[in-house]
Amino acid sequence: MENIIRIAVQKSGRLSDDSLSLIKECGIKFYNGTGKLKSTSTNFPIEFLFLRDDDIPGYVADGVADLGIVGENELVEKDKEVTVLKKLGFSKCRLSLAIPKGQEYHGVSYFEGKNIATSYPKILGDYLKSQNINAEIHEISGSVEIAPSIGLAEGICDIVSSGSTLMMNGLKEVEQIFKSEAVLIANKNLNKEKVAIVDKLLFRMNAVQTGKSNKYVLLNAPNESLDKIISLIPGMRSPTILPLAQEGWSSVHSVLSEDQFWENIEELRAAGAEGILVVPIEKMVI
Ligand code: PRT
Ligand code: ZN
Repeated sequence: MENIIRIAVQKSGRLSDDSLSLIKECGIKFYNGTGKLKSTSTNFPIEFLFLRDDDIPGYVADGVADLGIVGENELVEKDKEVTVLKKLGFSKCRLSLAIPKGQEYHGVSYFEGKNIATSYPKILGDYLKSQNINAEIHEISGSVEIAPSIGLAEGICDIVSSGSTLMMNGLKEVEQIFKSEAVLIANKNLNKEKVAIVDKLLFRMNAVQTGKSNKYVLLNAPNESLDKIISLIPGMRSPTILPLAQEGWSSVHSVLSEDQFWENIEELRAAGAEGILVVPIEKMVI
């Protein structure tokens, strides 16, 4: 089919909810019944394949799917030829080396000649090579964190997010070797009809992401401090200024990043701003 694209998303796991929410926030409707492996949108030319995340890079590289949403850790580990279109900002984690808590650690040479258990042999192998360390990589597919306590390995290399899994297993994180977040990937040979649909989707995703990182700010200010306030919250083109019913006061509306807001809040208040409201933005097209 020429005029529809296929996107591979994780069926169930840490990527699923955020992947599907992002697509929904782009105004794309679809039915995601439990156990379904495929679904087609009712209002956008896109079809969904629900897969294990391990299979997504391969399916996209082979062209079974045109797009995919997957963690960078899985993408780099699988080493498939695809294009990364966009970092998506969710499922952030790191791949780290960890060792039993009681061990002394003075640097990566600790691992010379040791056994390391991991589900990421490629990323770990590349890292050890870059550090000139010779270690034995023991590939296992799950529950990597128990490997040291059962005598399978002296260290591990695994995904860490809060660090509590390591802690619960008596391990400490000693090196962060890779940082990861979810990314949107694409097949390298999309035809131009598909590229046009992908561009439409990207446009919507960008609007959603830009909206999330910005806030709509409304405040009241005495007219004599308007110049100062406008310089603090310049907005997209310039702020909207509306007179209040009370003489000598105005309402100022602007858009700015949340960070920028917090940086300027004291100065805004010092300039006389009051009744400050900060409102989320659903979508933003610049
Ligand atoms: O079934 P399927 O193969 O599709 O899923 P999966 O079990 O292989 O992967 P899943 O759903 O667990 O994770 C999908 C992706 O989410 C990963 O490839 C990462 O890109 C990302 N991600 C983000 C994580 C974590 N955070 C995470 N904390 N993946 C795994 N973990 C695990 C980690 O393996 C360890 O066991 O959580 C534990 C550590 O978490 P903390 O918070 O205790 O440090
Ligand atoms: Zn997986």
